[in-house]
Amino acid sequence: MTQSYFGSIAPIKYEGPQSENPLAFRYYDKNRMVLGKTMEAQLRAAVCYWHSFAWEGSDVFGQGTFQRPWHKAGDPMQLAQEKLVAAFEFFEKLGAPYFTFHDRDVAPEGATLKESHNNLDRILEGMQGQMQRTGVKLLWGTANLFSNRRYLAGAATNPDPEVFAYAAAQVVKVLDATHRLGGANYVLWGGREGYETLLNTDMKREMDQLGRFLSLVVEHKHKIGFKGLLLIEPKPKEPTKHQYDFDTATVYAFLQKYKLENEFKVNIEANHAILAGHTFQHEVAYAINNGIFGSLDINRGDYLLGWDTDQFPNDPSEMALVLYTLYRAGGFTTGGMNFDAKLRRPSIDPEDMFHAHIGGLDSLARGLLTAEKMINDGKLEDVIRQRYAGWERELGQKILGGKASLAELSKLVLDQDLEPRPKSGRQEALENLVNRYI
Ligand code: XUL
Ligand code: CO
Repeated sequence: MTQSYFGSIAPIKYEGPQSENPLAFRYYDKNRMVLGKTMEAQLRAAVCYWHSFAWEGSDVFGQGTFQRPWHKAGDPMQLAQEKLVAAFEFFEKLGAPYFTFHDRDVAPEGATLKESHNNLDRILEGMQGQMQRTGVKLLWGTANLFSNRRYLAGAATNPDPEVFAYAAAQVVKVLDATHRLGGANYVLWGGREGYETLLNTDMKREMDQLGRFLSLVVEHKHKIGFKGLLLIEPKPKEPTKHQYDFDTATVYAFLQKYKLENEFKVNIEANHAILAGHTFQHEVAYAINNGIFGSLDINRGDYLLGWDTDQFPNDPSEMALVLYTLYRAGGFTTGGMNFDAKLRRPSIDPEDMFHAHIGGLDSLARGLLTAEKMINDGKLEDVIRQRYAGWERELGQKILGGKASLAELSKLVLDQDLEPRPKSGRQEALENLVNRYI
């Protein structure tokens, strides 16, 4: 058993923007105060288990390229233990305060569900010890309801109720485990809750099944006293052609229909927003404005590719706009920034995992510092306030207060020969202003 997989790498430290050391933070200074909290407490960064430790570097055309010791042939439980030790060594050396996992990332699936549960329990015991030893906390847990063949036609939305029941059993187990480990949230990403063709799909029935499933999850959460947020992670497609949790707006409508809007919030992923034809900022703004913002999966897509590339973020100016929207609204409660991002397949050295996360954290840190300037300066806020100022005056208040009918408004315009005067939106000037903060 490898005791130290990242042995040659020293813990990553903040060295400042002038540092030439590629294995140091240049902006992520965890103790620096930003907008009233430390950077660490504002960003609440998490490393994900699946891309960084479970995934072997395979793609649809080729086998795994990483060949970590725990990817080699051997006793699956022994390998899972080895992976656990390496994962916590990484979290600790990087200085990540949180991590995230699916049940099947951390422990192998057994021949029966009982065996799978048993495997998971054994690994979670070790995980609890590692969490105590390192102080690294669980941002969220989740059940993998999409990899196994049984889920080929979805989990809750499967035409077969036995699959629904099996998925329920997995969620009970992982929600209980998340609670036991002191997890801050629980995530449901509808991996295959969608369809390939309407020729074989009863959409209405499937949506009702999903509504029922989520209600059962809420019931269980309250029964066990889990205080964290339940989060739905929208994604428009992939692996299915159409996914029911398409984007934040679709999820919000769904939640309202099934009277679940006070029980769930969203975990928004950057690349999923792009796939849905939105900006990341749009999705975050939509969630905040409708009171369902929860957490973020941080990564980036590729504007030329139509699939989920899950790259590490490294554009501080792109981050700045999202973080401005988020921190202007007060930032996270129990959510955080989960690096749902993976290395490119040719980046095979253990050191590459550090470069990827260092770059990601530094871009978040720079984005946060920029957002702080934008917020404290207040100029952008003023622009919006002034642009809508008319709505605070008599006419605006009358309309919004329901004190003017259509006919009354018509009379007002006709009587006063009212002709509105268009004003410039000043987009270019505002874009230039943003660049000054960056
Ligand atoms: C898939 C994805 C998932 C969820 C957790 O695109 O983002 O990894 O974050 O199931
Ligand atoms: Co994700």
